[in-house]
Amino acid sequence: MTDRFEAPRERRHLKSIGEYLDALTEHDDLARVDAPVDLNLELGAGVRYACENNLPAQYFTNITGFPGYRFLGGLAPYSSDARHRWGRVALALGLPWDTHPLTILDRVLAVDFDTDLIAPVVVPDRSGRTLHDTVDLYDIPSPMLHEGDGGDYLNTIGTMIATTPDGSWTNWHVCRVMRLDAQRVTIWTRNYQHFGMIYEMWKDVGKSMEFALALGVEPAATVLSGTRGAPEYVDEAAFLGGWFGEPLEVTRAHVVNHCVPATAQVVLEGHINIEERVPEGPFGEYPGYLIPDAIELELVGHVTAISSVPEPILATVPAGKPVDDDHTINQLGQSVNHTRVLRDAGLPVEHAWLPPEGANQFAVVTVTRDWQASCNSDAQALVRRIADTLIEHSPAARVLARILVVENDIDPTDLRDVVWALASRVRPGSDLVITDRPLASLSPLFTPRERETGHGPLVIHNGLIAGAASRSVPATFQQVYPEAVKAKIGKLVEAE
Ligand SMILES: [Mn+2]
Repeated sequence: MTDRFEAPRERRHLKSIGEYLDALTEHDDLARVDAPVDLNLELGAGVRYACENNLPAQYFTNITGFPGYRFLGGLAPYSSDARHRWGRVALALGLPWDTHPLTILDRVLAVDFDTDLIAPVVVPDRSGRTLHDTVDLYDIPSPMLHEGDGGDYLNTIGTMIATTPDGSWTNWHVCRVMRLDAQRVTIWTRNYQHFGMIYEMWKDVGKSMEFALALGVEPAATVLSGTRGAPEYVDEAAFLGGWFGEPLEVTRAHVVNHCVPATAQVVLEGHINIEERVPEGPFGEYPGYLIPDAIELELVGHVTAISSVPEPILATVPAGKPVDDDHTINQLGQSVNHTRVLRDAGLPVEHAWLPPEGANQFAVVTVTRDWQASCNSDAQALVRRIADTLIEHSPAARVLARILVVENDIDPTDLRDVVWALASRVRPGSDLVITDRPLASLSPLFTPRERETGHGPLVIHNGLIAGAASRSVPATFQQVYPEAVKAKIGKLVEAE
């Protein structure tokens, strides 16, 4: 029996996307595709197929029309190792391949923002990245990822960098970026996101906002940019410095006042005119659907500098049906935020976890088995407090459609546990339905009007029946055998 909460081992800092590819190869989780592949749908289809079938990460080395460019598809969705689906995420964060996903969550939660941050160090460029003579976004490969998308997407998993007007907070963030023409892109953000918050600050001071978009950065930066695991006013670069116990290396951008991860493969620099917006989308997205009429007005990025290394390695995510990088990386971060606010509220919560298969819309909250004594509450009242706390204090709760609350004998990362709990512990008719709460969803579950007004329903499944008056005992290996029997038999069975 392995203890999923084993002590931390030394972290292995992979400092470039190239080092990450080598590490994936070590774990037999990288497949190389040398045949020519077109940016128009073929690349997206290949990555989508690999994600939907848990294949190794796909490394496309022959992109039609872009000699020298390579694409990694499947940077950090589920791995091809059935016993360790979170291996890629763990590896990207410098953790052992076999790290249990709840241990990854606990490690991120254990970072102390008062003592554990280490600021990045500015180093000279050693990657060979050079400034292009002319700014032409058609020099950079930009894939059309799904049939029906509103355009091709230069960025789906690169790191968007922005700084507050007072310079006190530099945020790294993942957002979708569609190419408009040779010098302009769209930038998708909402004001509950860190990038959106910073944009609002620039809007308040009435100045245009500089950005740098770094593509093909070191894997931990990609994962952390996409997780929102660092709270507002905490720099992702400083978080990662503390995480690895050494400062992250960054280099100065060419025309904007930003630094970028030192091994970035391609960097776009520019500015956003705060009042300017253009139609963007549609785009196949993380809920798993492409909504043809989902075209909204988004920000415009004016690109004024492009730099690239001689043979760039980029990454892409044709978002859609789980599990792709949107579901692992993003849901890890949402799990971090939800768990943090529920624990901070003094609730008897062990974890909030979003199974990636739930497409960001389904959270499982586990409570300790002594919840009745610890919070002097009946099940329905506790479930209500959990929902209210998430709605009030965790902005990412806006994308949830349903929450399941269960005792912590359920492993929320194991779908067998989750489906068993849903079927056997949620009394039909007991669901708590909150009809009007803040919503920010790209999901077709919600009506166009609900998506527009930003308000809609949330359902919470009360799975605490095991703690009801007629208490039942889960008939499981863990719970209906004495420790001595488990120790003896557990070894014998594992040895098979
Ligand atoms: Mn942030």
